Amino acid sequence: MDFTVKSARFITSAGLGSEYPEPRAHEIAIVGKSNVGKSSLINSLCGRNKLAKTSATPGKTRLINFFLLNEDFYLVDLPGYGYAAAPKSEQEKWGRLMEDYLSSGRVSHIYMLIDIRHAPTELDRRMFGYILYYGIPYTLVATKADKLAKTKRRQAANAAAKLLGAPPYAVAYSSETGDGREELLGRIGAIVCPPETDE
Ligand SMILES: Nc1nc2c(ncn2[C@@H]2O[C@H](COP(=O)(O)OP(=O)(O)OP(=O)(O)O)[C@@H](O)[C@H]2O)c(=O)[nH]1
Ligand SMILES: [Mg+2]
Repeated sequence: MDFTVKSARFITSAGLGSEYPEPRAHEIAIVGKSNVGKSSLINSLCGRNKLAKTSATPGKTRLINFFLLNEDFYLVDLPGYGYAAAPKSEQEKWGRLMEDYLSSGRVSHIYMLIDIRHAPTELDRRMFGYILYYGIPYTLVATKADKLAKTKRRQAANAAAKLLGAPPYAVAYSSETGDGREELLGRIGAIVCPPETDE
């Protein structure tokens, strides 16, 4: 499905549920471990360099960041997990923040990101378990595809999904080269403007 990002703007950062913006018809959330490329993926999808803040140091995104696309639906950047240097209090805060958010009933779809080069971690499996528990539709995305030879990407993306315990398919994505961008945009299109059905 043809879908283009015509506009994208930052709305707000939220910690508590009371700070979430007014819901829209659709909300697509991006989850994954720290440094996997969540903020970069948002920038690449939107064709904007600095919309979401990225960093080579894990743990950059600490709050839930809401971006409004096409004045219509939210794309949501979530803080990553598995940041080894994070103190316990910070990890507990993360758990509460995620639980509140995922149980809010706002999330229409989750993009769960995994690094195409590495086997999913225990925390990835736990995150995937939450997604299944809350029954939220999801798409798996294997990030940093540019770090692997083209011929190895498809197999590696699928293997990562399989190791997570999911059906063996993940979109191979690179924020550097734009690989996988059209596919993800198409999937967004299918979520936010599903084909009309005859009544
Ligand atoms: N080569 C390559 N590097 C990437 C890609 N995506 C992200 N990176 C790099 O990975 C690092 C982390 O990217 P972020 O987008 O900040 O990661 P994040 O998942 O938002 O991290 P947290 O906010 O800490 O959870 C940065 O140095 C990015 O430049 C990619 O597709 N290819
Ligand atoms: Mg981030």
